[in-house]
Amino acid sequence: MGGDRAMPSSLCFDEESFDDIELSELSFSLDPTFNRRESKPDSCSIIDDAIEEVDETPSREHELVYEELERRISPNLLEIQANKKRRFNTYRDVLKTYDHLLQGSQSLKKEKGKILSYSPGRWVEKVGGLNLSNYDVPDTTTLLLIGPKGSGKSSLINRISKFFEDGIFACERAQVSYDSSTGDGTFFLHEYMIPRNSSSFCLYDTRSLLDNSSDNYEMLKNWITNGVRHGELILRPSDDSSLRTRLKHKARKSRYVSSRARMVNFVIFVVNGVEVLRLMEGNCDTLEGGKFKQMTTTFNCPYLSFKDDKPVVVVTHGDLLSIADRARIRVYLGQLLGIPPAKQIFDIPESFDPVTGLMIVNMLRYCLEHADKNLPHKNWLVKKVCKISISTWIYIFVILSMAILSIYMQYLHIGRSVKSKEKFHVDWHNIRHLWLE
Ligand SMILES: Nc1nc2c(ncn2[C@@H]2O[C@H](COP(=O)(O)OP(=O)(O)OP(=O)(O)O)[C@@H](O)[C@H]2O)c(=O)[nH]1
Ligand SMILES: [Mg+2]
Repeated sequence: MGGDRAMPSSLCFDEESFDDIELSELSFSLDPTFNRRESKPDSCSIIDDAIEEVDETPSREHELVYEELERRISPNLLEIQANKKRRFNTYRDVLKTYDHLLQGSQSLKKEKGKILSYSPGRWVEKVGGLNLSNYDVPDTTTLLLIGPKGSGKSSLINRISKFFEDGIFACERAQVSYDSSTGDGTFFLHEYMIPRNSSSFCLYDTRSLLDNSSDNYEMLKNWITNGVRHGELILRPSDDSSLRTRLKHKARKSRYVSSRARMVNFVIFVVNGVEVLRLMEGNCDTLEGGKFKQMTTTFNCPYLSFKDDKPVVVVTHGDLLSIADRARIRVYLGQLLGIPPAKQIFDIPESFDPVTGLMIVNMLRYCLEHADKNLPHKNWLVKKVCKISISTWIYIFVILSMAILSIYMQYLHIGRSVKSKEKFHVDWHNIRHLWLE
């Protein structure tokens, strides 16, 4: 495997300390060979370190995993070699993102301010002759977090919330499992405004995805087509009766379910980096291969994409991995899911440093911009009706009244003739007698 595990992070997270942090201190913490090296000249970039590290100890297991993936996609040898080169370039680009973040961490306050001043529809582009008034802009932009059990969805919400509030000492808003194998996890949909007193955008915490794609498909279809409601209990057909009873008891204690369904504006797909690396090291044809297939199937579920725009991916647990491994995971996931790893896969570990802060800001910026880009258009008919001038309305009103009046007159006339028919009585009995005489 690439580098050493566990990067010590003594960095603190409150807003002031973001700016005060020594960048050299930060690059030290991001250095994948941190535990091995005695000293290193300041000028050395973390990218060079990581690339160098890959060159020094080329990970054969990873190469095999990538080659296997490529063989499935393109069996041609030339293509495999071209892909190898492309992958190396992508890997370098992904590493550069950490370096750029390191340089950009000075502008963190400014970038954070842009997210805090966001309002729904702010980043709508004027395209196709449309402007903001042509879109159905929601009061609050809704970002849905989905991912497998224990991938870190609830923890990510806490991290983002803390980042926009009082820092490391802010209270944890979402319930996190200490150990996802024993903990219950999230069963109820929960809305979190970011920051909590705002109404510009919210994150929705959800129940985990399963390895069973048909259950996932139905659940995702429901959330995307009918919207999500705060407090709603999520039950699945595969839940056994004891779990159902337990969850219904939990639901009864707090009966509130919001009557308001929020339509989802963009999706964040959360994965555990350690788990991905473990799967990468496993055999592609066995259980691990099956899990990747599930992940790809769920990620490509058509309900999760907004036109051509696929969800963003957030990789968690990076604090337990080296930068080299984190970059490899992003490249691998990019290739697997068909999205650019340097631009659409964000590495947000449980670290409270400016680089993670900037990664949070960049991820939210991507989501909110794409949410605005894909806002639904206002109903065409409603739009046309609104455009009709007052004189046209008066004209329509007069025509309609005349039509109603003439129908009413006809009705009266028919009524009168029926009545007169009723009055005309034929005395058939006497007529019969007259004929007989
Ligand atoms: N080291 C580390 N641990 C993390 C990170 N993210 C989450 N965890 C841990 O992973 C475990 C599961 O996290 P949760 O946030 O509960 O995961 P979840 O996706 O909400 O899980 P469900 O609600 O069961 O779907 C917890 O013990 C977290 O502390 C991370 O970036 N780094
Ligand atoms: Mg959870």
